[in-house]
Amino acid sequence: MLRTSLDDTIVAVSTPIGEGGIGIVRMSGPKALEIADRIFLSKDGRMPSAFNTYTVHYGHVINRKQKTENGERRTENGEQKHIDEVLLTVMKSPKSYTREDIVEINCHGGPAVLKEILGLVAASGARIAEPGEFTKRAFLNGRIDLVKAEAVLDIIKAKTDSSLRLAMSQLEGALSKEVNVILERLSGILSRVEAAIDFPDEEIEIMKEEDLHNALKGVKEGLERLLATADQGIVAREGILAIICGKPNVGKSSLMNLLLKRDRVIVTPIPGTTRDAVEETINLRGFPMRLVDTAGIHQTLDPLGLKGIERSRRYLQEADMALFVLDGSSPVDAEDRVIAGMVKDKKVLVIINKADLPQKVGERDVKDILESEFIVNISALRQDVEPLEDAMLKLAGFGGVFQQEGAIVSNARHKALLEHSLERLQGGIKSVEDDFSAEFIAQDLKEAIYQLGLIVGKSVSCDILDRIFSEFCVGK
Ligand SMILES: Nc1nc2c(ncn2[C@@H]2O[C@H](COP(=O)(O)OP(=O)(O)OP(=O)(O)O)[C@@H](O)[C@H]2O)c(=O)[nH]1
Ligand SMILES: [Mg+2]
Repeated sequence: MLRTSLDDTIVAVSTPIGEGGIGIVRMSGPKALEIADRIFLSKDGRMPSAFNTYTVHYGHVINRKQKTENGERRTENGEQKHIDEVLLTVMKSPKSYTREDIVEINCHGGPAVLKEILGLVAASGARIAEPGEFTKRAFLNGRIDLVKAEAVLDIIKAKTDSSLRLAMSQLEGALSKEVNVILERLSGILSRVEAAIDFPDEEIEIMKEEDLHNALKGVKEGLERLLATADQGIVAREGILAIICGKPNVGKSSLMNLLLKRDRVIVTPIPGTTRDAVEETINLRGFPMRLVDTAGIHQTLDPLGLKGIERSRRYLQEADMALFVLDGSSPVDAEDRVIAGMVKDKKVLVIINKADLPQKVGERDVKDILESEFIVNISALRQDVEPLEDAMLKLAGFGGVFQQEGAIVSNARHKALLEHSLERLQGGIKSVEDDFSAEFIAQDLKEAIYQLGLIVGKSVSCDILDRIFSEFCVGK
């Protein structure tokens, strides 16, 4: 059973906190119109409950009650206090975002006025909404599935074209559709397997073993196709963590500033300038990337330096990829070799920097210390940002997944569920191959179906819902 009650009416400020031209207070639930009747005085004197759906009305938010020493009392006629001049929109159930009655009040966007209207609506019988509760209601009332609800959050959070594009395709239902197709196919197969359990004496075989095997393999391919998009999809949604590492003075901070297109970190000719890791998010031609400049890694006894180097190491462990910087104007040395050893298990782009100076480092020198097919020669001083970005995009493998048709998995929750489902399906296929009884096969298929269902929100638990919606902002 879902804990969330849909009987009450919720209210929240849907616009960001702070000063703005317009602020929006939004209500949803069975009492939304009744509350609006109480607090809104329209220019033409009509009540919001009498308004047609999808109409906007000019008027004032008013407080008909007045605080006195003995609590509140209704004000005399004509004594109403105007709180703000507003536009009020009515969207009646079931054709609304939540499928409930919704009233939106567009007022002036100052914190005091928003707070006062919010307080007035709450005092008139609404409950302050939890983060994401409007979207949660849209899901619980069956207007959107869980993938689409999550996509709403992704659209709000999207910082680059690629993450927005992905979220929109999710909201439009590309992934839901494919998951539902697989679910239907699996359910169809399961019902035939169960028929074999229910009617074991049937003369005709309900489904030939070979057909069953082929059908399950077909489903398996569908799951694998979806899963193949996940790594790049997740990176495109969440951003990749790239760390700039190398020995002191090779130009790491210069590269960070070059990629950020502003002077964010200090650059000096003194080795050991950067003492702490600095993280920023960049928009790499539409793809989000978390970029970290780190302290140069070298041997030192200086406690501050040691702390910085320790932090570089930690970031390095976490990173999805390393941008390993060498100074092209001086030969590769033991310090470079040590760092090469630290990044060897990662995706690495070797950046031979300072290409404007006479070069002492060739590709062969790089190959001697590290196996990586990704090497680029640039000069941060000359601002060679294009070849650098090209190389980084190539290393990240961005782009490919967006050229293919169909759904893309971009959420770690979906990926994990697809993997669980695939695992159980493989169990089912094995049971068919090993001639196990239909009961065994059915059990695996049921579990595979259950896991897939969780993606779109079938039989999902309160805890999971709470976790997903708690990431939303209030008022959405
Ligand atoms: N000639 C030349 N000098 C560069 C280039 N990139 C950086 N430098 C210079 O190299 C010096 C060190 O640059 P930084 O970006 O501070 O190097 P870093 O790797 O961050 O150094 P630490 O923070 O000390 O580890 C500065 O004097 C830069 O101006 C380049 O492409 N060509
Ligand atoms: Mg630096």
